[in-house]
Amino acid sequence: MTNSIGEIRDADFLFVIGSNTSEAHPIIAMEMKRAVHRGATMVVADPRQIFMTTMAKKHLQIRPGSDVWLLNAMAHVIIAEDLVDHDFIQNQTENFAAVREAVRDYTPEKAEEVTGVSAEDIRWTARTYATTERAGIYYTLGITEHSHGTDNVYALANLVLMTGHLGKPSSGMNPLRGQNNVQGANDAGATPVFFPGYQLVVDDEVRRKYEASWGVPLPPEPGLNLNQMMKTLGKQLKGMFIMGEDIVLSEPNVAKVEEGLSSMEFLVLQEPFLNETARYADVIFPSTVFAEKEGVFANSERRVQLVRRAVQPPGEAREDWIILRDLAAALGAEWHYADAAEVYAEMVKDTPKFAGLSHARLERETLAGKTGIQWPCVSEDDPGTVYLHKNGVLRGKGLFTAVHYRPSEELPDHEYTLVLSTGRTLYHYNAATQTRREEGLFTKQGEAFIQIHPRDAKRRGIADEEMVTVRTRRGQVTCRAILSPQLRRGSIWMPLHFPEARANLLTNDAGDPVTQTAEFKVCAAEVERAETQPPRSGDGPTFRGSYYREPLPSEA
Ligand SMILES: Nc1nc2c(c(=O)[nH]1)N[C@H]1C(S)=C(S)[C@@H](COP(=O)(O)OP(=O)(O)OC[C@H]3O[C@@H](n4cnc5c(=O)[nH]c(N)nc54)[C@H](O)[C@@H]3O)O[C@H]1N2
Ligand SMILES: Nc1nc2c(c(=O)[nH]1)N[C@H]1C(S)=C(S)[C@@H](COP(=O)(O)OP(=O)(O)OC[C@H]3O[C@@H](n4cnc5c(=O)[nH]c(N)nc54)[C@H](O)[C@@H]3O)O[C@H]1N2
Ligand SMILES: [Mo]
Repeated sequence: MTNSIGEIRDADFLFVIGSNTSEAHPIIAMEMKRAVHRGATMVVADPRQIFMTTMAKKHLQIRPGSDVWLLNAMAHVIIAEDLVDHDFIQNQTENFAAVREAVRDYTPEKAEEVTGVSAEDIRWTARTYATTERAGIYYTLGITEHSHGTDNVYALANLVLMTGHLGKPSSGMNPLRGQNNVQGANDAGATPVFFPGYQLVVDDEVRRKYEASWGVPLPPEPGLNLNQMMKTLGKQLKGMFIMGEDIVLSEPNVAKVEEGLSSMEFLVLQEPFLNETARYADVIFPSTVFAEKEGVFANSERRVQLVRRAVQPPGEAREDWIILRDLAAALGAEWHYADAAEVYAEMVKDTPKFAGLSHARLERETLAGKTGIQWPCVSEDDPGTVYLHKNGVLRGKGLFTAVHYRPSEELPDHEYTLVLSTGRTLYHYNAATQTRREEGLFTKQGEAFIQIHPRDAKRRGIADEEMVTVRTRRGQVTCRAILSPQLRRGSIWMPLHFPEARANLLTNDAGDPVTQTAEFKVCAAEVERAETQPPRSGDGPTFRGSYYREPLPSEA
């Protein structure tokens, strides 16, 4: 996030796009609700009616995968009506002309045909965004999990730059992070393209710094990313060490992944639980969960916070860093870290953005009542950074990037007539390794389901709560159907959480050309009523997810 979570309540315009905020980021959603109650205007662009759409001034019920059309059309309006921030563009950005040229033909009328959002709503949203001073964009996987996810992000960034909505409180570009400490993991360099602190692996000077610091030669090319790794399992990749991922639930086109896993020579898991992927493991190192460890976590707003052990790890479980240290020692590397603070100091040492951070300082300031420190924090007396780009765009000049619409890799046809999208619910957490062990959550949502529009169900002879078979070119699953008018007709939606009906047997592993992030949000699918209809366990209606409204007579 360029802004901080605390700034959301003071925003006057919130553009929430591809984020089911109240279910996936409830704390952030609470701040958004606070802003709306204060009088802020919220627009939600999402193919589904979600809780946030009930609070929004407008719901742009976009056709999945058509965001570039929507966003380029908004840019078209802002430029055509001269609502751009000329000073900001002139002094703080480069390459505006390319975007002006690129969006020329993205008229709101044509955008309406592709996106299903009315030209009038596109104009209104563009004008209101451009002319509101404290306007923020909030996005997540509805934007990124596409074969054109990077284009979506560029199209959003273009809107931010042309309106100068950057470097100010409550005004910026805010991707909301997913897992606990996924921000910290990236900060620490857990990606093939970066060293810690987003220093590029391909930058010779940076690489030489790390060669000297670590005392080893380092290859100049980035390693394989996640999607590339999954596609070379058992071939180029013969051994793997997985720490905290349940890939047989979370990776796309997972039947292929399992094929690869079966022919691996060696698989190690470092895990607090025996998850589904553990079936394929040769060795499992029992590790701890968050409440059993010491260290720091970084959240979406770049806030680094110290955590202390609340409970002792059970049995043979040990902290992740201790397992890794001892493994390194067994390999002859002689790592001698005594505690997590020393590991952190090593990471910070060569990373200018984090140079002012240490466990000792965080402990001192926490005891004095502060809640962590937000990076960049470049020295011991730097208080940290509440929002980014305050004294000018960090890169020097904000770079406009022209993008054009590219359709999703797999679109419906006569054989697979529906668009399948996948995601999460309030009650379970990703692979649900953790949440399915919790009775309360299990009671709320105990089984897999698919949401389908009542009319699409009717055409297929499917009644509410009946079992259905969902098919794509890659696989099929059987689960319960929930008739939900909150979807666009022609779309179906299912959560990724359930091992008995894995959404990822269905999903497409096509990746974005830059990040290789998979297209979890769009593939072609078909649904039919299952032949056997086993009785449901328990009485009463199936739990319908967190925000549900009954179909109106006109929708049935
Ligand atoms: N309760 C709970 N909270 C979680 C998680 C969890 O599993 N459970 N997981 C965490 C993780 S790892 C992450 S990354 C975050 C993810 O947080 P979100 O990204 O909010 O989660 P998703 O369920 O993937 O929802 C994305 C939203 O995008 C919409 N969408 C789908 N396709 C499109 C499209 O083409 N265009 C647009 N504009 N919108 C689209 C969907 O309808 C959905 O409302 O949540 C985190 N928080
Ligand atoms: N179809 C579909 N698939 C998706 C998505 C989608 O929207 N649709 N979203 C994708 C996204 S955004 C994400 S982030 C992934 C998530 O997918 P995963 O990362 O595979 O799932 P998680 O449930 O977050 O966590 C995996 C494991 O981490 C373990 N774990 C928890 N704490 C610790 C710890 O402290 N140390 C160690 N070593 N292990 C720990 C848990 O026991 C669990 O087995 O799924 C992706 N897959
Ligand atoms: Mo995520």
